[in-house]
Amino acid sequence: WVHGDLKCTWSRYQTLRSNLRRNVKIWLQKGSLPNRVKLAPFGKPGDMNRWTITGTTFEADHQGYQETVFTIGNGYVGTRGAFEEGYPGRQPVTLVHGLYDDVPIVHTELVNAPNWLDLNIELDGQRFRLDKGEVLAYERQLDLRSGVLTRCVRWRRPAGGTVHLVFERFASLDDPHVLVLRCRLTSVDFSGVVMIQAGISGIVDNQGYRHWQIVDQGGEGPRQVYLTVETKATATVLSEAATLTVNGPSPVAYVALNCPWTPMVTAHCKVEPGQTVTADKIVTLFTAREVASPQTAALDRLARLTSRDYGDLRKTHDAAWQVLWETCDVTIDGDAEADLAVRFSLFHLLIAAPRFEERSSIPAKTLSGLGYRGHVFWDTEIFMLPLFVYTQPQIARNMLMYRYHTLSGARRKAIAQGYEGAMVAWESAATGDETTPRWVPVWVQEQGEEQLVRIWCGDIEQHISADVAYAVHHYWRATGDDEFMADYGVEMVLETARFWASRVVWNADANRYEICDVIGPDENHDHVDNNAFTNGMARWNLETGLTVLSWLQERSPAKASRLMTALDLYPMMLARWQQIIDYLYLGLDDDTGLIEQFDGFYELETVSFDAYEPRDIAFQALFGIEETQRLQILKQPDVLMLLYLMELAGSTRAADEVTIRANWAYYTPRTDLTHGSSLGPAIQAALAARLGEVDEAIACFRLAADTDLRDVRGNTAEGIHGATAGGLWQAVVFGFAGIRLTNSGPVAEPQLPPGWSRLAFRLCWRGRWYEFDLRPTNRGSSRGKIASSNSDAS
Ligand code: IFM
Repeated sequence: WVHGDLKCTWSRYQTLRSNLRRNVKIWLQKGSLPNRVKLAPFGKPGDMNRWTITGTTFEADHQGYQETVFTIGNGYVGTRGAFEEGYPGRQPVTLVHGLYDDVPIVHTELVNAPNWLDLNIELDGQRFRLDKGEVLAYERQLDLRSGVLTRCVRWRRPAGGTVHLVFERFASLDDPHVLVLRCRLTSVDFSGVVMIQAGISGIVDNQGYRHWQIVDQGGEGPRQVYLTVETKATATVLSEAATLTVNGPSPVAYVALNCPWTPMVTAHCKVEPGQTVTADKIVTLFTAREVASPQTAALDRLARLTSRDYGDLRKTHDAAWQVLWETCDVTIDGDAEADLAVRFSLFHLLIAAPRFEERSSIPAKTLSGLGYRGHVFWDTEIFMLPLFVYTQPQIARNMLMYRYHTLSGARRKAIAQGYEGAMVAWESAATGDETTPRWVPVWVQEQGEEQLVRIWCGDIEQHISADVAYAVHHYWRATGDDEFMADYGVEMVLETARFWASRVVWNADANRYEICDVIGPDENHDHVDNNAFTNGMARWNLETGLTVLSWLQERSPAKASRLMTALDLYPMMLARWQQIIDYLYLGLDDDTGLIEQFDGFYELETVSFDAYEPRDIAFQALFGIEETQRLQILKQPDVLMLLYLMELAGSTRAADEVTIRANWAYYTPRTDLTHGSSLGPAIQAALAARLGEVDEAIACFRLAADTDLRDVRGNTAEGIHGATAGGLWQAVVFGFAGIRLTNSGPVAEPQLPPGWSRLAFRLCWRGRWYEFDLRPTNRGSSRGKIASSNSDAS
């Protein structure tokens, strides 16, 4: 059958045509761009589609985007979906939790680790590359259930001779230090010598900056090599060791080559048409962050793995994933795209979450890209953490402990700026010191050149201190982990409260406390006074400080008094906290319920968003930074974000329904949800669904869902938007399922979008698992079924 320039069999054509129709229907419904990665629901029938991301096209120009989407990881390491054999101009990236090194301007960054993927294949001297010869078939699949990335390529050499290659890779979830790669080569009509070369390449950089220097490299026998390197500034040692095992129809000859920077194992064998050669590369990776001698650890671990083959490693890896998904999965029936999008988001958060340690946390772009240099923002505590609080509390604890271990950096920042307590870094890395770059080059359209723009967030986007305290309390409330709270949590809440107490100023004329010169979540407006989000969160932080201190005094008076002494907290100071709570300005109009986003917001010029549609850039890019400051255009929800968090925390003081509705109606049309911050749509969806505005909710949800799957912002190449991924989970659980957190457990008040025939997930609340299985017939509120068999209630 010939259709355009597509030639195929009749049955293949029928399948393609029906997929095409479905695609077009979905694009029209969604009004969005055709997806660049063709998702499996469009391609194949059956239940597996809900767990598979399929890329059927190789686009040389969009590799960055696909590399991000096809990132694999295990909570210790993340490896982007670069090709084993490389591609001209592309750079493989592997990031290890907490492995930072210094770099100019942005202070410090996660270092791109030596490339463990390196695997080259030559057929009678001709190297397999996608930009040479002829690619006859190509498909990549990421199996979200098992975290295995597969690539199938049918390739004809420039000199003729076709082979079929199937690559598989995974980062073991069972043993975080083990990375596995398999390549199966089947000859279609090639007859000759196959050479397989598996190396560890230290020739990697972070966008041109090289962090490594060699410590040692070499081989142990003909099939094993290692490379040990050290970061230039922080002197952190990393070692990788690898073995190559090749099984083919003819005898295999190995030789280890100790090439500078890239030790490698080479294997040769012969194939004939119809025969298959299988190459298994097993890599171990350790850093000095976990062990005294990474090299010894990497070689020892590899030695211990000699008795285990690929199948065996896969089995334990798959089993670990199965256990993980049992608690984390969300099922949406009736909307395959939503179902897959949420699972894709969960997958990316799960592979980036620090499962094995508490001295690192999830960077804004997870471990899937170099964007934001691996720095940790409020994205982590406010957007991503809730998933873990309710499904993997131990991981949530690790993430919060990262903030505890980096308190000293936050204290240094407070002192440097003339405040007290802990002033959490807007961008945080290994030590908790501020790592936000002060100046960044930005392309200015009107001038047709790059200009340096001053970034103020590190100085004045301060709400993050309260956000961290909020997250601590959220975790404690949901888990009842009193030991964590007593030993670490209270200190974090008190230290951040102490910061706010030193940060507010008394305005005698207006008879109120104020917080001046800040940036709120809406970064379109900087240097503003009394940003509602900042003030609201600061007040909550102070209030909660007093509450948790009383709790600790009751539970453990000695500990409380030690802490009070250490933090220099005395009764008069606490009385002042209460005074600040009572007099901190919130901008709330009692009559209308409206909260002014910051002093003077109402006087700014309004803009009709519709007049600028269709639009594919942010308003800030359209109008310029200065001009946008003068307009009522929000980059992301600000007042609404505050109300969302307060309502979730059960604080009725600011977040009653009348107030939320009034502000919803006012701020929604002023928020650039389509092209503003990627943090906006998912939370807007959650709030909309809680208000019963289901159409708005599902539209925002889809916007968020497309962020990385369809690269709608065009910057997925820099890494997964972790906050969007976490926000998507919140949109489903707190939004569409309408989970209310009551003292007797989570209760659902569902608002399912049209077409959703079932929404199912599990939540852990104070040590008990609650199963939610919501259908459209559920009306009113619905209690989760307690999952544990010995529970006395359901
Ligand atoms: O933390 C966010 C911020 O809210 C908006 N700009 C991007 C940051 C990192 O994702």
